[in-house]
Amino acid sequence: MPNVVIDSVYCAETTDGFGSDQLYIKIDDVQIYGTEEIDAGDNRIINVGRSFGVKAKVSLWEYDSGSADDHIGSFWAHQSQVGEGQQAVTLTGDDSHYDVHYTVTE
Ligand SMILES: [Ca+2]
Ligand SMILES: [Ca+2]
Repeated sequence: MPNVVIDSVYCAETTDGFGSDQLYIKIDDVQIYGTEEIDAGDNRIINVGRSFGVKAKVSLWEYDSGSADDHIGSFWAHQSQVGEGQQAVTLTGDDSHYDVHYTVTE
């Protein structure tokens, strides 16, 4: 069974609005990280993963107490990425800029 590990997340720019983002990460609707405060310039080692079948949906969210949470972005990890080493994806929802590094293993 393939396993996707979120290695790290780099925040180049937070979502719209003042102050830090409260980042959390879901894989297939299961929260695997957060909520953690993150600011522009922060690089976070996550190192948490989850096994999946053919593909897994990874989503980054920004928690807000007074309104709906902001969707930073989502991407698919796929079993075809096994053995391809570390992957990088950029997410830019709500005027943010996040670089996510992840690895798919067997
Ligand atoms: Ca927030
Ligand atoms: Ca927000």
